[in-house]
Amino acid sequence: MRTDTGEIIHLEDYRPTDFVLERVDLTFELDPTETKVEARLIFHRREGVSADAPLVLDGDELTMTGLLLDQEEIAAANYDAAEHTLTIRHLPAAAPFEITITTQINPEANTTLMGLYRTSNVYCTQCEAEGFRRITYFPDRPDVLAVYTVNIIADKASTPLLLSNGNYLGGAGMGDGRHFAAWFDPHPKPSYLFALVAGDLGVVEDTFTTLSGREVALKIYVEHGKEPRATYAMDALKRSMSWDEERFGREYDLDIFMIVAVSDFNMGAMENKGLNVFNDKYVLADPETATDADYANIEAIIAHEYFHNWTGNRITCRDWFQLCLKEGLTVYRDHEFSADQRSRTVKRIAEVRHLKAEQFPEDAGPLAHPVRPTKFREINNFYTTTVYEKGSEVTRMIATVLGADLFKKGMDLYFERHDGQAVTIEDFVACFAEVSKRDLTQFSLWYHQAGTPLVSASTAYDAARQTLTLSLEQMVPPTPGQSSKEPMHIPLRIGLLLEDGTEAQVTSVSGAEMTGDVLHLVERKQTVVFAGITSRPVLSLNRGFSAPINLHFEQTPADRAHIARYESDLFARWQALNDLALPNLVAAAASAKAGKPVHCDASLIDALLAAAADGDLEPAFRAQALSLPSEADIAREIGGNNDPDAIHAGRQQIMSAIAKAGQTIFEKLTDEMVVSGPFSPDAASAGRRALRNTALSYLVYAENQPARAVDAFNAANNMTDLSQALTILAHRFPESAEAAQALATFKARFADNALVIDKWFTIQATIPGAAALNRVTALMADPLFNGSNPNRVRALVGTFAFSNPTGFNRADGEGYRFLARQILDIDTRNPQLAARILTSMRSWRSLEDVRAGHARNALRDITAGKKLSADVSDIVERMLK
Ligand code: 0A1
Ligand code: ZN
Repeated sequence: MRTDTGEIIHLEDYRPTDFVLERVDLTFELDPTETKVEARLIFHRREGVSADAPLVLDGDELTMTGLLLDQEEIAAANYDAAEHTLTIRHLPAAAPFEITITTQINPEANTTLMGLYRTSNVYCTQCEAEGFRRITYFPDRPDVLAVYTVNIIADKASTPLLLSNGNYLGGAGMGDGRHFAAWFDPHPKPSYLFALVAGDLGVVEDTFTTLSGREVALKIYVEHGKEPRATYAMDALKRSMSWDEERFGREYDLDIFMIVAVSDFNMGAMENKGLNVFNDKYVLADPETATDADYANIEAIIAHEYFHNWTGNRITCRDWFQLCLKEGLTVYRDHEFSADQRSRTVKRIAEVRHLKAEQFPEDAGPLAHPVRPTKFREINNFYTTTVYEKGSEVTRMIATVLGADLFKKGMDLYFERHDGQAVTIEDFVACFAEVSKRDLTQFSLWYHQAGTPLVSASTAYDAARQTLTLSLEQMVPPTPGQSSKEPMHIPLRIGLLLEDGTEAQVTSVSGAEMTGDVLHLVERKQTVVFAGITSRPVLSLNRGFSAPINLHFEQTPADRAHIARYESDLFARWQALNDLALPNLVAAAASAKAGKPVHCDASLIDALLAAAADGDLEPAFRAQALSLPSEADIAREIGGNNDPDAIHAGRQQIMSAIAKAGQTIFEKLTDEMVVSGPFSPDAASAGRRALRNTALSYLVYAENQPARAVDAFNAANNMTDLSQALTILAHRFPESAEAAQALATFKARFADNALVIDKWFTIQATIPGAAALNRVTALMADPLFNGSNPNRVRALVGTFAFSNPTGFNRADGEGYRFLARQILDIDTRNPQLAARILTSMRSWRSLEDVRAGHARNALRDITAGKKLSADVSDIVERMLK
């Protein structure tokens, strides 16, 4: 096996650069296949650096056509251009000097979507993390901050729009059919935030007046004709701008803020200074084509990228090990934004579901790494849910440990102290330690120790003494490279519920620090005694999921039902329902495996139906309450030797049992939750649709025939209802004429809308059962499939591998072998995409032996590939270790 690079980069090797970059002037002469880039870079040698130290710049797949020092050609003997570096010797000892580099690049041939590439005839860049070096030789690392001027020259007819970061300086025609535009960004920035977009696009425009009264022009560029679908994104942007002013005191800092939507993009979006580039999936929406989930995602991602302007751009990362400094914090900020815009409880439930579904498996498998890693081989592979979502949870815990006021003070200090700098997690944490006068050394283990802590809890009530004793024990499991762990500082929000549902009035607590309802678990073992408790209470532990842990707490179904009914923390109510459901689902899988009848406890059914029918609860919450833990959740709970078919079969039978018991309630809900009037994507309407569709799905289980879903499909007047009905038909009755008909109707209606066709691919790729693979293979030959578009590949191949447990984990191993072939193929075009989809196999060791054996062999097939990218070889090797 050969790989591009095999080098491992270590945090401890961090050193500042030898040369300080002062200014960057870039001129692009755009051409689809022969773009010329001239970079004029002004450097000076850092004080104390030896006079003979050479300047070493990064580069990747570049053709250099010129190299000057202060406008004089550099003699060949004074530089080396290797595959990934340009080394220049004999540079001035003290005085600033200018290096001019001319490179030629081919955007059309760039299928990696890193650096400068073309998408639907639009020139577009993606520079995070190390894409800028594919444009010119450069000190391509986040601690090199410079001020950029950018000149763009292109054919005027085909490329009327020329955009880059910062403020527009001016532009004009050039008399030869070409024109130019110049941009200046006054804020020093690292190269990963550079952006250029050029092409022929439509625009939606608006303005925003900042708190201090400055007017900012807002522009969202989309393909011509799609402008009406960008109005929701614009609305979300303005709400984000106001919210950041109100909540964090952060104002926007340029005259213009631009967003460009493109259809070929590796990730969700990118926060380039003043010129965000988005996957169009996270910009375009209208009722006919976007679901409520799409609207919520657009709102969250628009906010996320905008919030990066302060957390990421104004204050950036010293090195890529600090990625969570900007990502974890910015995810926390976008979560808080969405919570404020929508229902806080429902948002929190969605976050925790996502964390458990994506981050917990990562933390429990071969790809586990700390939130702040200390080594990597390919940085692209560290844009993970651990860095993002667990990073956000760690930020949330700082707020929980300190309380809202001190957290705000710490953030203010961070912004004030580090504006304009490239900093570390230690710098960030120091701000909170300083304002709170708390020692956060132990807390910081959350950044350094990988693995989800397991907290075991038990309680004993002493009626004579009127005390409750809570015994806690924590254990952080071993993870790759970290065999033994220190105890962590785990903030557990708690409640003690009395029989009538009220909270016990505790007179004193010993054995743990309490701040409000937060219990600080800091020892490996800790015994906490609550006094003044007049009757046996039910303990609600880890309210609001205050700490991202696994909890082992044997509570009776009656106690869980009590929490589900009375907790004032609604998140805890949802959690209790989940905790009631899981043992039933685990037992159901075992019964299904053994060919025995599946049993569902009445206490679960009663609690779920009580929540479903409780008109005091918001519909979106009720919908969440009724959504049972997923098959992946059940697999995680079982922990090993997993048989996805048994898990699926058991869960189906539990769904049927609930459906039959609740038929009247579900029928009533489908009537009550009709949303009338014109479509609105607001949270309340979305919640009603969610509850109605959940009820519909149960009714179809109860009736076991497609008629009701066919009616819903025909009646749907928005994409949420339409795609739900289609999913029910395709997933529950895959071989039926009704499903075939609905799939054909859907395809014909939306054939020219790629984002909707992605839904059509996804719905079919996730149909449970062994036949899924043949369907996926057939769909790959559909003219609407396009193997070089990341959204299409993710919609079909990605969702099959990530979200179809029975189809992908076929007992004969064909699913894994299919994926191995796909990964090798995708890797030749787009290594980042290939590596990401491959992580779908991260939990292969928890499968039963036969499947695990097939999975291992498929992974080995990948390692035998002729020329693997660094991205894929890094993932596959870690997974096999
Ligand atoms: N910083 C972006 C995510 C991002 C990361 C890498 C990319 O390269 C392909 C693109 C985007 C964010 O957090 O939104
Ligand atoms: Zn981000």
